[in-house]
Amino acid sequence: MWKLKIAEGGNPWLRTLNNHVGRHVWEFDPKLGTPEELEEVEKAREDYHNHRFVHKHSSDRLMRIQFARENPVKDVLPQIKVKDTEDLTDETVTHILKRAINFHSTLQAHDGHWPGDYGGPMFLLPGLVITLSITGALNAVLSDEHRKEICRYLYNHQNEDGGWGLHIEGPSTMFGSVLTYVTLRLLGEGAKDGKGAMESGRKWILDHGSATAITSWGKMWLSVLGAFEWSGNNPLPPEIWLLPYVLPIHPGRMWCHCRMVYLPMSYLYGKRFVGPITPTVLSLRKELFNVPYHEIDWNQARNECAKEDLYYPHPLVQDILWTSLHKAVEPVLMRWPGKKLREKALKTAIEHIHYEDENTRYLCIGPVNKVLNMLCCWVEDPNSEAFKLHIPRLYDYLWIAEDGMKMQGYNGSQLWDTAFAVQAIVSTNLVEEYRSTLKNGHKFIKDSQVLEDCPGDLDFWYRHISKGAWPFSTADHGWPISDCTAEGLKAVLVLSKIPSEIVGEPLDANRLYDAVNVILSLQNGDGGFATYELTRSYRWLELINPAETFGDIVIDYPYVECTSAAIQALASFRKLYPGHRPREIDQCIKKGVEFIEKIQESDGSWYGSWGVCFTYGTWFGVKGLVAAGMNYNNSSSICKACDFLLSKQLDSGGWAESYLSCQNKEYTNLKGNRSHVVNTGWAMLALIDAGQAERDPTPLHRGARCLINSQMENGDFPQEEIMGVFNRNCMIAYSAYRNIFPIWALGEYRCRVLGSS
Ligand code: LAN
Repeated sequence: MWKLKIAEGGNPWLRTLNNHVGRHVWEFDPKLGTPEELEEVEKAREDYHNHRFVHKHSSDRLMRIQFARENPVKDVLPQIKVKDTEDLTDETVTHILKRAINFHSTLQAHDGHWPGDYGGPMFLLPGLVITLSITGALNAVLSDEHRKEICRYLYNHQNEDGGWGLHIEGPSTMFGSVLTYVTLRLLGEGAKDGKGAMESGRKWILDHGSATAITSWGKMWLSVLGAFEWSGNNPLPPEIWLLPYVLPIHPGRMWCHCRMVYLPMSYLYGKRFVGPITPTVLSLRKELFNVPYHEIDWNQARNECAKEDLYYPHPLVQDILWTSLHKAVEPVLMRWPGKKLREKALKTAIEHIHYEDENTRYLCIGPVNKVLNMLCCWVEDPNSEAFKLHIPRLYDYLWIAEDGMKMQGYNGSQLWDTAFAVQAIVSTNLVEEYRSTLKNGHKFIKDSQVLEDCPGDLDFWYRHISKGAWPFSTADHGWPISDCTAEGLKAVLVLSKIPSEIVGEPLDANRLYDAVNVILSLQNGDGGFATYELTRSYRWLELINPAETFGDIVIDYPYVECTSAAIQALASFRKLYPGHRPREIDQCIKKGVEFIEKIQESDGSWYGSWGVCFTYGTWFGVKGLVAAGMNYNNSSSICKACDFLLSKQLDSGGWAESYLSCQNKEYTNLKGNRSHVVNTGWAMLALIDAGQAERDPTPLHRGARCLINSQMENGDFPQEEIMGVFNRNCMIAYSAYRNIFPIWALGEYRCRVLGSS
């Protein structure tokens, strides 16, 4: 049976700063599991499979089965349902909250964090499997059980039309379909599998223009594998790293995720690296195209892209740019003396790759550069230590649920979820009862703060300061993020107000000051906060975004979420430490508020970039303004935001948004106007913060009833549609939200709506 291991190393090639706190890895142990448990797992898989076209999101049942055994709820309080007309009492809501927190506490790991599935994107496993098969490490890294579960996952997420999407809920795309098909083939599935799945996948590909119409990232992966020619790719010259930093297109000025993904890609491109041509690769050259491989017009293929994949079509300047680089510059750089420059650029690129590997303990900033960097290390030297150091960190990205094994969008969302969970539980005012949950969560947050800047000259490595920041996942990952720092700080500040006998010792003031320093250092001139760094270049740079499937990736833009979180953290810090950098903090909050007001949409909402979508953005927008002292009576922004949210309330009393809201920038309900516990939580939190209880509490009572009636028998909440997003177009799972946000909203409701009415 599969087992989730927490905070364990156990491999000489693993490095850690804090004894692996927050690390969670699934391992298969054939000796584990009673017949009943194994049956329960099988049943979960079957249920998923049977409903896979309706409920595409898995419910993290394998983890729940394990935790139910390890931390059983002593006595499950009886389930309650309420009628539409029923007045809610403090007693009822407290009862519901206890059921919810009792359950959520059982999902907390012994190191204090809440593990969970951070899957969703479908384009990540292929990078892993292609890298492993090129480097010959496939069977050593992935056991039979791993491979079986990966195939289960890929088959489970095949759409009814035969193709695969960009993410689990999306319609079929060439990117998803070709890469998934190739992954299955590399894992040993035949082109004719007897079940028809591979055949219908291939049919989808050939019917929609074949693999020549895959997106640029797909072209790159197929090229390293040997199933596509490098001449069919637009140039990714590593020489860009040698340009002077003053040029707006310098990669050091790009969004760190963009920079870190194109860095290894440019290394592989610069070398025109191609892996060993195996019989499977030769066969793929036949399977993926409509014409014989040697007849493909590679020059034309460079700019082809299936319409199903096109979210950000290339503007004309790009076509001109790529064609001139392709035709005029590349030929020079591939031959002496231009080749000298190429060698220098490649050397610079690999140095930056090693720096990133070392300073993330080989986790790397995300799943894409993780496997690309690993491949580059192997290309540089197949026997290198760096390659060996990469291997054990692959497991940090793998997660298993009843739909199979997937690669996650990060090495987890540990800090983020724990900071939210702590704030949610505190909001209920039931701190005495959940002292050990809070104490453990507190310890985890303290253990996960980043304590040092990266080594060396930060400017040379294009890195911002990190000391005092919080990461999104673990301290070993270590990349600092504005809003993660803010949420981490908010959580420790709120805990510092509770006696330490209950929640443990507060964080040392100097470490709070370091966090404040990071936050202050991340404010842009316009008052807004971007994600990991300051905004370093201009919006027009998006014109050269070559990734057809993703929007807004080239620079680090300022966001409502990041700006609001920063304001909230600084405002609560200011109350407790009024003497520390008061003028800078006041000024920062003031400018942050101006920024948030400026980017409000005309209908009163805010567009959320990292959650779905207007309910998420509006929750942050409102919360930021409220933290700065504004409310219903003194802010028209807040009034408008509330009117917006109230206008979207569903008949059931809840709220719900489809992922299409993000793509189309237009509020879209879920099919059938069903409600969603997470959107309902966000909308209620925004309304409560804004003071809706004093104006008219009825919508809040309706929202609360909707949440209460959604609670499951064991105190859990159902997993509904996917609620996270990135780069406008790709969805990502935040599995802990289904518990956190109902608890948080009902917690605030209990104390601030029932308490006040
Ligand atoms: C994340 C995860 C965390 C997220 C929040 C902190 C929640 C957000 O408020 C700011 C942006 C951030 C840090 C974020 C950015 C984009 C990420 C890193 C991700 C959604 C996780 C995965 C995604 C990354 C880009 C996926 C890899 C794919 C590429 C296109 C490179």
